[in-house]
Amino acid sequence: MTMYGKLVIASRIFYLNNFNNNFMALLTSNQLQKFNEDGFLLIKGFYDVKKEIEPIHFGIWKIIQILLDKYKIDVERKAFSSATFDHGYKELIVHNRKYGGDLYDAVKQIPAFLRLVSMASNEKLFSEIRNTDFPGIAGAGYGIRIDNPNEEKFRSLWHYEYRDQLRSVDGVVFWSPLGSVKPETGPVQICPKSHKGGLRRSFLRDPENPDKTGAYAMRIENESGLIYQYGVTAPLCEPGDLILMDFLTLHSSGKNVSDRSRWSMQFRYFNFNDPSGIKINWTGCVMNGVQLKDVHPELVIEN
Ligand SMILES: O=C(O)CCC(=O)C(=O)O
Ligand SMILES: [Fe+2]
Repeated sequence: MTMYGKLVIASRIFYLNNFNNNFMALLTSNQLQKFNEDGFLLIKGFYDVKKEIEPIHFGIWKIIQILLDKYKIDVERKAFSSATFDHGYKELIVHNRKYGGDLYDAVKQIPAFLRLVSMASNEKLFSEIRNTDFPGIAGAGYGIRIDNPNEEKFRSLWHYEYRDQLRSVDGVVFWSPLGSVKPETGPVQICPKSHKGGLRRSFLRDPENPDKTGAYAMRIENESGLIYQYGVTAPLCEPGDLILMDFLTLHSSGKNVSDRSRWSMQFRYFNFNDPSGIKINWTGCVMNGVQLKDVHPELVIEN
């Protein structure tokens, strides 16, 4: 074959590869239909555990080592392994629960985590779901939850994401575990099809949970009636899996009754093109110091 012939073939392969990258759908039509119908979708193995999840485990492990050193906590040290990436964390918070809060603030700044949050495949997935060419990432809307066994204070009560994040009504929550999520780990609880009920009102305060504050304290109107109406599902998942939730889908934290903390990543994509977002200048909510009642007074019941 001539040099010219080889060049033509190489450029065709390059074009086809890029064509595939840009135009091959990440979701099957079945998955898309399921998401639209149920308001959530579990995608098995969406992320590459070795390449994309392990570097996050490693970052968390390193920060824990630094804090164990800083506070001179006497715990046997273990070399890094993905399976035991949080070794020493239990001892850290037994020493002082506040150190857990410091770690929580720190881990969301691990570059490998931010790389995962802004992966092109997330953007593409969101574009496919919302049929948009302009996804956004909710600022201050990404983090790594650490749900400790039998701890009630930070558990999220029933909510839909738009209420707490705003940005745009057609947003999607990306939820992905850093450890195996079994029934006893307290999987995220979801009311299938509840997104079809649209925006719902919430009580500002929760007399049943006086220790919860701000958004943690809000309670959806007719919460128990809605749970009964839609039922609850709690998908089990493994590192690398991804759970997508519509911004209108009712969901809450499960109860972790295992002996290990539940580590999970969450971030949110919204649609810059959505008129609902343009109307409110894509403002954030709680995490940006904005009160829901100032943006949507009609969704708040003062009690
Ligand atoms: O993981 C949880 O317990 C709750 C998660 C949640 O509310 C979210 O990711 O938006
Ligand atoms: Fe949520």
